[in-house]
Amino acid sequence: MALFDELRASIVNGNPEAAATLTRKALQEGQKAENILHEALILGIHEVGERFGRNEIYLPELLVSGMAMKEAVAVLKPLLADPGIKTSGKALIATVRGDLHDIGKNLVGMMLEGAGFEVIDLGIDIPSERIVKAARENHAQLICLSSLLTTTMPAMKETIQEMKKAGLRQKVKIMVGGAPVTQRYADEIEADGYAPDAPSAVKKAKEILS
Ligand code: B1M
Repeated sequence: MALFDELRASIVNGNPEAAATLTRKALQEGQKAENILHEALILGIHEVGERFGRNEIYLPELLVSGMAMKEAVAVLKPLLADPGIKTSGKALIATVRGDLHDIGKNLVGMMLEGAGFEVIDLGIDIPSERIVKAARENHAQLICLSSLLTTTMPAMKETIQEMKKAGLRQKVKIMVGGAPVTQRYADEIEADGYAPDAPSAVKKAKEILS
């Protein structure tokens, strides 16, 4: 089996150890971090999502595949985030209240760091009040909200409303993203930006802060 197929299978079969080992092997063979991410890991986790959606696998399998993905992404992290680049702004990033998905958020955070942003990662399942408080305390220029569930998307709107109530909305830009989120939804909730994936999140962040 070709290395990328093996790597994809390690995600699909939920094998964190193999996922990390094969990611290191791909790097040693000279593969670029971006290619490993997009042509093996993300393809694998998407296959997992499709199988879960068809009830072919269940929550425990979803969980171990998520763990495998995280182990592999951790190996790539130093290559996706270059600490030598000058800061282009301070960004807070969080997965919204009720939502535990963080693989995509972490990728967005890493790539923002790689592009020179100072990133403060608040974590998962973060209530809007905590986001507002952190934005105020850290003088953030950008808030990045991630949601992977249709049921947690309204927490993005809630956060924007809380920012308005706190009188901070004009001072801080807000970008939203995550698999179920669309440009239309971002417009509807009056976010400043939306991006469908991590590389375009970096582009959008620079655009809305310029
Ligand atoms: Co969950 N899950 N999950 N899950 N899970 C999905 C999202 C789902 C689509 C699977 C399915 O049914 N096919 C489905 C959601 C359905 C819906 O609402 N429409 C689902 C469900 C139902 C659930 C549970 C409810 C299952 C249950 O308990 N019965 C439960 C909810 C828990 C909760 O959050 N309260 C649950 C739990 C889990 C795990 C914890 C087991 C695990 C997460 C582990 C982790 O994150 N640490 C998990 C996983 C792994 C998935 C799938 C398979 C993979 C998610 C992922 O990591 N994708 C997912 C199916 C899928 O996405 N195809 C699924 C890879 C990642 C790189 O992509 O996160 O989309 P993504 O991020 C992208 C872009 O979206 C974008 O850039 C990223 C990189 O390019 N992006 C942004 C993300 N945030 C952004 C922010 C931005 C800009 C771009 O600006 C700020």
